[in-house]
Amino acid sequence: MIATRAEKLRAERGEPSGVQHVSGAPQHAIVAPSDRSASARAADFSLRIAPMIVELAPQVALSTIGYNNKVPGPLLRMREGQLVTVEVVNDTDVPEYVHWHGLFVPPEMDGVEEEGTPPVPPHGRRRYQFVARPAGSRWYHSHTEAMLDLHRGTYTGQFGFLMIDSANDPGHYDREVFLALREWQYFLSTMDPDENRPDPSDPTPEKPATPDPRPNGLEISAPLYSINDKMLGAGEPLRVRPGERILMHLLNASASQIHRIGLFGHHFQVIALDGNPVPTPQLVDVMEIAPGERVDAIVEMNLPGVWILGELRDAARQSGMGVVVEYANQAQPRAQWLPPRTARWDYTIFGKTGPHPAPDQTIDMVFEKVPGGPHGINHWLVNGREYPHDREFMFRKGLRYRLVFRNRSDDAHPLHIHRHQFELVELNGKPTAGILKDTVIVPAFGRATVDLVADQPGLTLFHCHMQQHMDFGFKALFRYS
Ligand SMILES: [Cu+2]
Repeated sequence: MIATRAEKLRAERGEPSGVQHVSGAPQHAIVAPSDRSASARAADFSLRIAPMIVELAPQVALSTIGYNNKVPGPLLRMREGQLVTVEVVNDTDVPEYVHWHGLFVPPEMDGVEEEGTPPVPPHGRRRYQFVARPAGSRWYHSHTEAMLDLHRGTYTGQFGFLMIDSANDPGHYDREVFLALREWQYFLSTMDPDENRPDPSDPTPEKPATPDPRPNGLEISAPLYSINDKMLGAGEPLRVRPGERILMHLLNASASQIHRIGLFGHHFQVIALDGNPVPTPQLVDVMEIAPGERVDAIVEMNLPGVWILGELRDAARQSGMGVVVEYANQAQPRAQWLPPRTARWDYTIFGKTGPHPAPDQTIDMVFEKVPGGPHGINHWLVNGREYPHDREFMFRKGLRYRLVFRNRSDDAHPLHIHRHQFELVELNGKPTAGILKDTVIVPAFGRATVDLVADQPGLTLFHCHMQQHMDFGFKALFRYS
């Protein structure tokens, strides 16, 4: 979906959006805040959860559950500090939770069963109300447990962009594009889904001395991929003009896979990670993004032609994860894919150097896999136990915590904390500062250290953002004393 700055301003003022979709982008209307004079009690936004058909390509239509019959759901755009009411109607037979990912909201509004949020009952409705903060690229999605039901939670089409506009957006771009990465028709398999193999030269500070001999369990795989609701080539191209500066809001709305995206001959100027401006914006050839993460990057369109913006892995791109980028007057029969020159991704290049205030307390968190074998599911341990833990991790309001994530498994995991942000301190021994995130990839056998100030009282869920890992033990609660 694409919105110009003028449309964005109209939406902010509550005027009719008059959205002119660049033919190209999947068609989603901006939901403008409703006219408050009509009814003081009208919700600002409404979401209807219901079964729907998503047409990924002319011959490929799937049934899923979505918001307002769209995938992604409607773009929810709000001002920082705005009191927002979202009316959610659940037209399914099961309780649902809508989670506002990256927002500082109280537990009862966070859309998380473990924190005590009430569900949106089956065939019922519920209002969420919160103050929109912090500014930046956020998103919303189902937070329902799925376990072995691959038609629930984040396996469905229940996800959408949520933008909180700050008063001081420098606006160094001509227009915005929203790109959500997805797989479809999830299934269980022992096949290696051709995940990004760790580089053998990467440090592995948490690698055990002796490898685990137990055979791996069934993991989530998928045959179909898309950006927004279209497979590569099925949607309209992204039509651009030379010299245009496009702000790409990239979201990984996948239930299970880390993705890397490239566009030959172009560079992504990464300006924000998880919606938070980075201290040192940098030009990169490839953006790596894990489930739950967001990357905001400006691309200057300076190589006329017809190109594929897509996943680096051939299998994923050829199965749909890409979009054609077409310069004006460059219609060619085939869009070109050429691999980007460098595929490395390193969060720390976007940080700064500098000391971190000493933490009041350091909490070590060790993550391990219990392999399920070829006919079972892997289970996951946090400090030796599957969720729920006998005693939660404890925060005291106002204290500064250092969390050390020790990944003693052979997979990378995107670790997410609710209702808070953390600052990256080091990744596999490489120090950094100033990068604020809510989700961080901890590489296979790797380590990440983050600092967090406990300033959002209430139960706080922590988990791996891969749905299967979360459902099978990889989560923990923090409680304020
Ligand atoms: Cu995981």
